[in-house]
This record gives sequence, C-alpha cells and structure tokens, in this order.
Amino acid sequence: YIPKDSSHCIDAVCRLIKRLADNQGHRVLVVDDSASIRQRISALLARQYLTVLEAENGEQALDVVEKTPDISLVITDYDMPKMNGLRLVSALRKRDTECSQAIIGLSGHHDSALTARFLKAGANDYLPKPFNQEEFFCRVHSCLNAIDIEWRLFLLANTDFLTQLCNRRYFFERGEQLATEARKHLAIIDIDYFKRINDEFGHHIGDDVLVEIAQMLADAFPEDTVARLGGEEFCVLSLGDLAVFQQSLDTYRQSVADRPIQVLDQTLKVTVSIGVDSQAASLSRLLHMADKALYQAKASGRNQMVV
Ligand code: GH3
Ligand code: MG
Ligand code: MG
Ligand code: MG
Repeated sequence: YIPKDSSHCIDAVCRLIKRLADNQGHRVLVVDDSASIRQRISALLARQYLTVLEAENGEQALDVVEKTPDISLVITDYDMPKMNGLRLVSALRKRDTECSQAIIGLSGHHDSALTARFLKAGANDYLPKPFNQEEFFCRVHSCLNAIDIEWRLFLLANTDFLTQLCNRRYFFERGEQLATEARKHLAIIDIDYFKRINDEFGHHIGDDVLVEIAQMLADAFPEDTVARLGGEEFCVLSLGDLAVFQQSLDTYRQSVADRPIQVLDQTLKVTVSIGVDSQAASLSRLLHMADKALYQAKASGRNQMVV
C-alpha cells in the first residue's frame, strides 16, 4: 500500500513478518574480507535455519542491503578493504529507513576501544574473533528477537487495525517528506452517506464495507501511499503522472459504484466522492485544497471527482 521505494519500509516490515509467519526465517548478511571466515560463519548460521547472504567489504554489503530490504541482521568484520566495518555501521544507520537491521561487529583486534566504537556507531553488539559458538548463537538470537520486536512495533504503530492501510500517523510523517517533491498529487476519498449504512445495518457491517473499499483502493494504487485518514475517509499520495493518477481515481470511483457489496441477504450499493489537489506546496495545503474539492464533489451530487 506504500510506494515501492526502498527508502521507506512498511512494505519491508510486512514482508519480514510474512517471511517469519511462513517459517522462512530471518535473512542474515555476513560481511568479511576473508572467504574462509565468511564460510565458517555462514555455516554456523545455516545450522540455525537462517538464510545467509555474504559480502566481502562494506561497499558490497551496502549494495546487498539496498537490493534486499528485508535483511534482519548484519554481522560485520572491522578490517576490510574499501569500506571497513565501522564505516559500514555508520552508513547503515544513516540510511533513511524505518526498518533498520540489527548489527553485530566482529574483529580479530583485541582492542576494547573498538567495542565502544562499534556500539557508538550504532551496532547492537560486538564479538571478538575467535568466538565461542554458544556465545555467538546467543548473541545472534538476542539481536534477531530485538529486531523482530522493533519491526512489529513499527508495523503496529503505523497501520490501521481495521483496514490494514497506513494509518494517519504514518501518512502525516511520510506525507511531509513526499510533499517536498516537485511533482505530487493528493486525493481524499470519502464514502457517500456512510452513516446510513451504519444506521441501517449496524456498525459491524459498516466495518466490513470500510475494509472492502480500503482493499479496492490499495489494489488500485499499488505504487502510491494509501492511508486511512480517519472514519470513512481515505487518501492517496502519488508522485506519478497526474493524468494517469486522475484516470486511476476515476476508474476506482466507477468500480466502487459498479460493485454490489453483499451484506447478509441484501446487496448494498456504495459510492465515493473524491477531491484532488496537485498545486499546493505543503502537505497541509494539499490536504486543505483536496478537502475543498471533496466538499464540491459532495455538494454537486456525490459519486464524482473534483480536481
Ligand atoms: P457524506 O456523504 O456527506 O460523507 O455523509 P456520511 O454519512 O458518509 O458522513 P458523516 O461524516 O455524516 O458520517 C460518517 C460516519 O462514519 C459517522 C461514523 O459513525 C462512521 N464511522 C467512522 N468511523 C467508523 C468505523 O470505524 N466503523 C464504522 N462502522 N463506522 C465509522
Ligand atoms: Mg578483515
Ligand atoms: Mg462520508
Ligand atoms: Mg467523512
């Protein structure tokens, strides 16, 4: 329901949780310039049913993380050509993402200051080489548990429980960033006469309708940020082409109107009104202008879009 750009992450968090639910296990990236050490660590991790990726320096590791957003843990050596472990940790922590990886630093240098430097740079833990296998497993699993909790918490905090769309909090945080883009379009979608559905059929049926309308919206805009603003009001923030966006919105509006929703022994007709703005320079102005357009759509008879 969120744009497919690796700089944000509900998508990645959802994938991770799905991976775990499907028992596919965590992905762990092992970074060391020594092939034999990489092999040894990878073999240990594979014994724990973890999926292992490898990189031979910091640069390569960043590349792998960029291409594989759902990596749970990075285990990195310190001394490596091109980019050492400390610089890798700093670079990973600077990435603009909500779903970070857990990191364990490793080094054959017996230097206690290095432990502190790894931790200060943002590593979760540190192990000197060579290490005891049991200790290694304990530290790996404690990192994986921590990242699992962090990601689940992020998902809980940023999705709407009923519809599973992004929630209002996520929308405002992410929207502020997206609104700085030169080209962006915002649509507010409001269900028409929704109160009547509640009054006539009860709140639980109203909830079912909300879920169905939300799912259709998410399916119609897989590349964009789709959120439930509140109540029976949704929004889509797009960085795509305006003409395509408007066409997709109108197709969505029509498909909602055409789709009878089955409730017990009755079929229910639902329509939505849509307000769009593309001109405003800030998120609050975009929302204000789209809301004005929405008001016009309502006033002109509903089941329509005003741009
Ligand atoms: P309009 O066409 O002007 O938008 O009319 P409306 O009835 O859709 O709008 P109004 O704002 O009067 O009513 C919205 C209703 O949405 C009132 C509220 O009880 C209901 N609602 C808000 N959140 C939920 C929810 O989570 N579940 C259910 N079932 N109803 C909700
Ligand atoms: Mg090394
Ligand atoms: Mg309404
Ligand atoms: Mg409303």
